[in-house]
Amino acid sequence: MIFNEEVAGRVYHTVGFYKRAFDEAGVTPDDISTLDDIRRLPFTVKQDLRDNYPFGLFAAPMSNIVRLHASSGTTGKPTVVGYTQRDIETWSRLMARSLVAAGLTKNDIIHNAYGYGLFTGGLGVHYGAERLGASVIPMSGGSTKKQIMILQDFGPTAICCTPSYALYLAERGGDMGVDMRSLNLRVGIFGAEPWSEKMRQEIEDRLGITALDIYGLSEIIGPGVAMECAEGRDGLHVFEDHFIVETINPETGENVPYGEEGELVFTSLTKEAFPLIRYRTRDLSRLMKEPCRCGRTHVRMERISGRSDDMLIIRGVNVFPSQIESVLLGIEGLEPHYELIVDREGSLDTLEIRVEMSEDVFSDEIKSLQKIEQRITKDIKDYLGVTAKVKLVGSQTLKRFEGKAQRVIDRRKI
Ligand code: DLL
Repeated sequence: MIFNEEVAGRVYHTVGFYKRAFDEAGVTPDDISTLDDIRRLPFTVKQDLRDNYPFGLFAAPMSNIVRLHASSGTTGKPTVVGYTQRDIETWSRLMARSLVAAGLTKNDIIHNAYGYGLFTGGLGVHYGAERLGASVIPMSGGSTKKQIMILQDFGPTAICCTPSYALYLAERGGDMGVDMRSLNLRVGIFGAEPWSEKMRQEIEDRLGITALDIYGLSEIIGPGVAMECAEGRDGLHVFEDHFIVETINPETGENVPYGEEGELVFTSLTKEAFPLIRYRTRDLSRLMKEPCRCGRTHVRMERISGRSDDMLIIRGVNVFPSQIESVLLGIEGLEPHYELIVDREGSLDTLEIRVEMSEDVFSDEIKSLQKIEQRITKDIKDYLGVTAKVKLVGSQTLKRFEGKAQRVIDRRKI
């Protein structure tokens, strides 16, 4: 791979956005001759994707795009990504590689409860599982009772879903009188939202499995950017043959050394349809150079410790407070003062939205207030895909801030 020609040169000559960004930064693809030179290239951020919505950053003609996926943007519109046939092939191989790192083979049966659709989790894992030659059960999310029946009857040896859904399945199974530890499951591959060692312990105890962490984001390819191995269970191997990873100080943009916490930044090396240069993920982690027990030599990243922006992940759905705000502002009678309270009941995330109403509307009868609450709940579900409990409050009742408003109260103890 010749980086300056095949990666930097390609985006420079095919995507107007990159030409402008490189020119502004005073750098040309020919200036990049060592790995360190990459630091001279400008960052790409989520707003750039939004400004070029939907297909403006694609580096391949639509006739070569075979798949589109999307995830939350910072306001109304989602972030759209595209794949050529070769990209799908690359992604499938990376996902198959991730499954192998979890100790799976063609003899395994994989219960895939990541959502199928615009979200990359379902189809990403699915193609990887098929590529491995395993038997995949395309469950998708929801229908928990049915999931438990299939887990009992089909005897899958591995399960892929969000860690909170794994706990929910364990709870519901228990309620149904199913001994969830005696299922055939051996391994779980969990990601798409933050989790902790404590959650790992709980999932492993309740399901009697080995629980492993998988990381990825739609912009970079989907799941399969980094994967924890069954032998090491100490950080996730970043697949550096396809993605260059850096960590930066989110305030200054300066690179931070290995071992220090910073924001993950990725540059894709092999993607055709949607290559990204120095994409700022907003995910915080630490890179570890030391070799892993398993013998893999790729750099490892610690499990994600947080975000450098205000994105929330609620039941696996990425939500920005600004998106909720734009839904609220679209409804007459609401004031731009609101509070979002995120909590966890059992293993399920809950979202409560408290929003102020103008005086005249608030004095209306209860029935019409309930109608407005229902309308907000419906709009939030329709636009953002999350279920919220809405509570209207009187004008001037929520806390005011002199500086930056703190609208999110996250009570989850993950
Ligand atoms: O969540 C892709 C994925 C699917 C990863 C299935 C793993 C398994 P997006 O919807 O674009 O893509 O959301 C990406 O989710 O920037 C992180 O903030 C968060 N995230 C993903 N994996 C993890 C993880 C998919 N293992 C965003 N731990 C990312 C913590 C994660 N956060």
